[in-house]
Amino acid sequence: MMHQITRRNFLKLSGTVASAAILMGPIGYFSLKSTAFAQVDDGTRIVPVVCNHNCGGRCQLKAYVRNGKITRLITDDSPDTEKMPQLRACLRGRSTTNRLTHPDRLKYPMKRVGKRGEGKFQRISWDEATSLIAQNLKDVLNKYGNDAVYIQYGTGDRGAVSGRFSAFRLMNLLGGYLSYYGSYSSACAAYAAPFILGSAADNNSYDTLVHSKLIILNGFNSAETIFETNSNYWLAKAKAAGAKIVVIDPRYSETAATFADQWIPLKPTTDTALFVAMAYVIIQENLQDQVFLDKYCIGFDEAHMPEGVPAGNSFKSYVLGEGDGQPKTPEWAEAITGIDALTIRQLAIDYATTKPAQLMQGLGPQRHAQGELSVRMGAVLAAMTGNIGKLGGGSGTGEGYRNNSLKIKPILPIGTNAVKTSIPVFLWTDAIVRGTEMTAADGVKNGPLKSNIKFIWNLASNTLINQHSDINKTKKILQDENLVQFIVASDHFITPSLKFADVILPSDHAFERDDLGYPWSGDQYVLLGSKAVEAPGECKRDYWWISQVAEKLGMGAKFTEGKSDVDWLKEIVADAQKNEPGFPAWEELKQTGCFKKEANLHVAYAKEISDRERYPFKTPSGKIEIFSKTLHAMNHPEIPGVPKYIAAWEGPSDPLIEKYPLQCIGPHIKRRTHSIFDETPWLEEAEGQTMWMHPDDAAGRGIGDGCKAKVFNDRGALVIPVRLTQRIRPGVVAIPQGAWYTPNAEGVCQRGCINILTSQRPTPLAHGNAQHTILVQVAKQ
Ligand SMILES: Nc1nc2c(c(=O)[nH]1)N[C@H]1C(S)=C(S)[C@@H](COP(=O)(O)OP(=O)(O)OC[C@H]3O[C@@H](n4cnc5c(=O)[nH]c(N)nc54)[C@H](O)[C@@H]3O)O[C@H]1N2
Ligand SMILES: Nc1nc2c(c(=O)[nH]1)N[C@H]1C(S)=C(S)[C@@H](COP(=O)(O)OP(=O)(O)OC[C@H]3O[C@@H](n4cnc5c(=O)[nH]c(N)nc54)[C@H](O)[C@@H]3O)O[C@H]1N2
Ligand code: SF4
Ligand SMILES: [Mo]
Repeated sequence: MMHQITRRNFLKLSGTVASAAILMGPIGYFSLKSTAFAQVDDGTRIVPVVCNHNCGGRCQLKAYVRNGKITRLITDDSPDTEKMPQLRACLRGRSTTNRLTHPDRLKYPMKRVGKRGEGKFQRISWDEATSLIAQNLKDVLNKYGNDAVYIQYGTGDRGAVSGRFSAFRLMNLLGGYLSYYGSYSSACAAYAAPFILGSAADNNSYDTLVHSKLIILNGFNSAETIFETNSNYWLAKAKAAGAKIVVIDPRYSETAATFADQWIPLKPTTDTALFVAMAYVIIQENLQDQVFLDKYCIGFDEAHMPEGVPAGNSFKSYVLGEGDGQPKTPEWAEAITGIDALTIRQLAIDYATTKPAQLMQGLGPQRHAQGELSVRMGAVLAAMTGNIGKLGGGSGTGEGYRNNSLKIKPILPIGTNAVKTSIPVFLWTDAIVRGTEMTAADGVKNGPLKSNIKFIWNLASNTLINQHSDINKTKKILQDENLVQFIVASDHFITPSLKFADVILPSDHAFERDDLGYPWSGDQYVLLGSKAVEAPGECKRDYWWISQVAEKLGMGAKFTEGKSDVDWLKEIVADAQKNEPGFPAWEELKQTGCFKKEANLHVAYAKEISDRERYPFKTPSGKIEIFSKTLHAMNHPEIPGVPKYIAAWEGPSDPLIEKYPLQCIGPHIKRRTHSIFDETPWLEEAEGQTMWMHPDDAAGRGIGDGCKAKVFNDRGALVIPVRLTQRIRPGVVAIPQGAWYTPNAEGVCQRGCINILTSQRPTPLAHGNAQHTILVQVAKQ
């Protein structure tokens, strides 16, 4: 069934809403049911807006607007049904007014006047700003070619006509740009999963959880990280339906606290060892689903290996220690993971005997030194237990997906990039320093680069400094004006990244413009937010000033095709109307702010399992490749043919632990979306920036609860208040990622930005960001 939202008139309704509380169309609804406020005819308009940051969710908010100001924000108040749960906003979305009216909003274009990174700027006109950008872009293109232009990763604006999409479009008109592949989110999962399952880390949708008897959440913390607006709704339903929930996480996360029957606090980076030992128990107890393995997989045992691979390379041989003499027993894993053998044994037996069972992994475990292996190993366990392609089961890889997206072209058309070379997203700092020397061994695709990076667009991104690793190293690279010639950045604030730009531009906020919003998971709805209030000062949407730059480069007409940002949005909606049955017209969608379609349960790889002849896995063999010949052929010690536990550099067994005895992870927390909302007073009140530390670790250091501590390693240092808690395993500390880098004169970050401590060493296969893998020392400040 499909629900269509029918046209209603907001303004007329606002005075009479009590009687028209819920307006039901024949096959659709639209609701203004809440609120005493709407009943007061004081000129208040209720405007649907869209929260468009990168948290995985995409929630509906409605702004009460009076005299040009937002007086109140409410969230989705349409009927809440299992078929279509409300899209309710979290604390961040609901506090957005703090952000909109913040005194530090960047309101005017500015150019750098001091040295790069000093943070000294002077106000300029939009005309001067766009001329400077156009001149420098032209100069770099002439001198170095299109490979020299890089559009930085950045996720602040997930709207349909974002600055980054606009920059892609312009650069494609100008002959292309150096692109990247992968993301800071799921570099390892996205890269590694296709080798075993033939596609990116697909898993069953969250609404299937109610069919699971056992749910193992590995490094998955949706209570804070959301992933899909209603992930927690479905976890709660699953728990109510009787599922046992196990959370594996070095921290007793909000998800563990809310849902878990059992918490398994392993040492960071050791998931693969835990999983391998579970495989050992399953094999020992003969609990594996041998029929599933024989039918759908290669590489599990010696009888099912691809042609031409020497004996002894199967997964089972590895687990039983036939080659290396080390059976991967729970006792072996206990020494590595810090989890006692009995717990590992019991978890293995539970997983193998409770059917169906979902092993769902967050992205935390793969943002680690050997992050590719935990993803591959999760899939092996799911195959061994026959849970892949089953309702209530799961693929063992990533978080939940939906994959039944609406038939909508969701973004501004960006054209085609004539430059085919791309770099791993994490290696852009390398591409500044030694781009032309980078090879396939660095993960460069269709290389070599013809130039190092000379021009950077940093739009809706704090990755230039704050969100990338090893800030002190990045800083030196950016400060050297002989390397990058020009950096343009746009944002709401002069963030740590903007301080390193040459021209900074004030962006309007999603609530200050019309915008379309889509959720991460390919879910079944679209939000149309409308401009609720005017943007302050001279704030503009990135599309507007990029069209001015296009104009100055003689590409104005080609870039805009005569269309404004809103014209493009209208075109997307008109197109959706053609392709998606029941999709409302622009004016109609403006009123309701939302088009929802009932979702189907998504079971990842269901087709491959139900009809393997017709739908083989998209791997070279057409099967689940527990052994990958492709990976084996790379002949790389850290890229084994079957997933194996390989100790992480800066992990618990790295000799460096003598000097830096604590593992430090950087979780994503509820009070921020990355660095966004760090400035928001209400959210600072809800949750300050603190480091979690176990009392045992604090004791020897003389650190009490609330004390300030210095955290450091060879790369840098920060100061942060300590929260003593039993909710983290001893030997591990957690510093929430995303705090704004705020150095003192000695370069010590006073706010607690973890990326002053992280490393730029990439993971072996995906060349991804191992930002949770660091060793540190902590001292009382
Ligand atoms: N509130 C909020 N929500 C967000 C975001 C945000 O910044 N704030 N960011 C969004 C984005 S872009 C992304 S990519 C996702 C990120 O989602 P994730 O990457 O899943 O989030 P993390 O907090 O990095 O990691 C999840 C959990 O893994 C645990 N963990 C760390 N290391 C290990 C390990 O070695 N093994 C195991 N088993 N667990 C480990 C952490 O303690 C944490 O509780 O979240 C999205 N949602
Ligand atoms: N140590 C460590 N580092 C990490 C991670 C980690 O787990 N640990 N996680 C990584 C992950 S998963 C990700 S996705 C990245 C995120 O990296 P980023 O996407 O760079 O991080 P954000 O903090 O979301 O920055 C987005 C910026 O966009 C701005 N913005 C918001 N809306 C708009 C708009 O409409 N227009 C413009 N022009 N600007 C806007 C915001 O103010 C903000 O400064 O960080 C990565 N960094
Ligand atoms: S930050 Fe994410 S979860 Fe929170 S309201 Fe916005 S879209 Fe929803
Ligand atoms: Mo991310």
